[in-house]
Amino acid sequence: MLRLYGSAKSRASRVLWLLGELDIPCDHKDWLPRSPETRTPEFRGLNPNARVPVIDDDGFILSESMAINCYLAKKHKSPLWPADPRNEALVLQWSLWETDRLDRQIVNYCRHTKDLPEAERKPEIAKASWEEVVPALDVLETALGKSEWLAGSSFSVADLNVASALYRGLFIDLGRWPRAKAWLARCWERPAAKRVRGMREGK
Ligand SMILES: N[C@@H](CCC(=O)N[C@@H](CS)C(=O)NCC(=O)O)C(=O)O
Repeated sequence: MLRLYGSAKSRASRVLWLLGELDIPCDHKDWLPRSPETRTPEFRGLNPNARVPVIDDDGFILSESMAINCYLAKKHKSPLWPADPRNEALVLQWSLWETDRLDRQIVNYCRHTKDLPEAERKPEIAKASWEEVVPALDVLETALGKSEWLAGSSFSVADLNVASALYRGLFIDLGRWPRAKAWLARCWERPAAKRVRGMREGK
């Protein structure tokens, strides 16, 4: 059985969402980032970066959430993985774009405005992060003005990867980006997304 390392409160939530869409069972090691379990030589053997998520698919070890989702969707011939090579390339484009332009930026913005205890928040980090989040959301807004979904005419791994990474966007004011806000809500309305949100929020 596929094994997934990583808590629903981490970037492993993206993989849990995809596994839910594909209806694939997994042996879930619900380990938090930086937990003692991720600091063992055994875990470092799986991922020398000591980060989650990691999968073990019958001995095939893979880290990096975006790569894991692309691999699993393609391997299982999911309709969420586009058949058209151009749309497939768009899945990669948006996944890489998110990792580069939005992933840590939105996390850092939320950590330093509300998630961390007040004494640990650094306004300069929040400000610098927000200054990167804004143009990234502008890019997303423009793209969603041209097409309802990011890679082709229906929800795909591109939408899943970007929307799952934008989980924190559900709790911030996205009024300046109405299309992105509506798209994010559409993505998170999916049953697999709701289940992951429940796991993440302990419901
Ligand atoms: N680019 C990686 C990032 C993985 C990552 O940073 N994971 C965090 C949890 S969300 C982690 O394990 N952090 C542990 C640490 O910072 O040592 C991915 O998308 O999988």
